Amino acid sequence: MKTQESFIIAPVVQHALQEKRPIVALETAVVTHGLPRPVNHELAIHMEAKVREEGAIPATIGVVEGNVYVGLSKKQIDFLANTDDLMKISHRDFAPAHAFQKSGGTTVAGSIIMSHLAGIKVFATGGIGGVHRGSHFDISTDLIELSRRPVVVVCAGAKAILDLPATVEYLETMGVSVVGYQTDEFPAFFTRESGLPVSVRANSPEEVWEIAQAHWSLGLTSAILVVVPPPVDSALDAKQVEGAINQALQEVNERGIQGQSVTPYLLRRVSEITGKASLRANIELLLNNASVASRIACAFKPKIQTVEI
Ligand code: PSU
Ligand code: MN
Repeated sequence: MKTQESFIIAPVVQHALQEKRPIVALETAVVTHGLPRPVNHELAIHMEAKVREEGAIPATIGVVEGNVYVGLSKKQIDFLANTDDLMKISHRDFAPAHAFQKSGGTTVAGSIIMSHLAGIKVFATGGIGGVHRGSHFDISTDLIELSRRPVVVVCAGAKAILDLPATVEYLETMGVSVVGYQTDEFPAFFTRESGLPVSVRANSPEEVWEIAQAHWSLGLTSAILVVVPPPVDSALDAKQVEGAINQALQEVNERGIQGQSVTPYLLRRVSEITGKASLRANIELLLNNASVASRIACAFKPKIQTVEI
C-alpha cells in the first residue's frame, strides 16, 4: 500500500502553464478501453500531433503505477496502449489506483478533474458518456463532473449508444451550457444530427472563448461543452448505425454486462457489426476534435480588466 500523494505535471506542461501558452488536455480511457490495438496507440500520438499543428501544447492525462500524470511521455502512452487489464479511471478510482499502484486510462470525468487541478482550460475527447438507454440509473459521471469543472470540453456530442434526449435533459439539469460549434444541433457522435437542440451556437473559436469567459467571470464554475459534428467524409447516417446499436444493446442485456464495461462493449460491437465504419468515424472525429480544441485554446486571451476612474 502506498499513501503518499502523487500528481505529476510534465515539465513541458508546467512550463507552458507558467508562460500562459495554450494547452489542450487529452484523455486515455479511449486508449485503454475505447479503441482496439494498434489504432489506440496511433490515435493517441496523432491527437497530440493535431493539437501541436494548430498551435497548442498537448497534455495527455493518465495514471501510471498509481501516479496521475498530466502530460504522459511517449513511453507511458505506449505502455497504456499495449498493456492488458488496465483500469478505467473515473472520479472514484484515483484513490484505489494510487493505493495499489495500478495503471489506467482516465475517462472524461477523470481527465477534467485533473485538467482543472492542473489549471488547464481546454480538453478534447471523442464523445462524452451520458444516460444509458433503458437504464436511467446508469448515468456517466462525466455529466456530474461537467457540472463541477470550469473547463471547455470539446466533443462530438454524446455517444449514439446512449439515450440522447435524456442526456441532453440531464446536461440542462446540471447547468452545463452546450455550445454547438458551427451547428444548431446536438451531434450524435457517429452521426452529425440528432434532432436535439444546443443551448447556443458559436461560429468561431473566438466566440467559444467569449461564452466561456462570460460564464466564468460571473463566478459560475461548470464546464462549457462544445459539441462539434463529426467530419462529413466518415460520419454515418442514423439508419446505418441504429440497427448495429440495437443489436449490441440486446447483447448487453442478454449477457448481463454492467457498469464500466457497458460503453467499451457497445463501441466494440458496433464497430464489428458496421464493418469498422463506426471505428473510422470515431477516429476521424477524435482527430477533428483535437484540432478544434487547439484552435479554441489558441483563441483564449484573458481580458484586460479596465478600471473606471
Ligand atoms: N470518446 C471516445 N471513445 C471513448 C470515450 C470517449 O471516442 O471510449 C470514453 C471516455 O473516456 C468517456 C467514457 O468518459 O468513454 C464513458 O464511459 P462511461 O459511459 O462508462 O462513463
Ligand atoms: Mn456507466
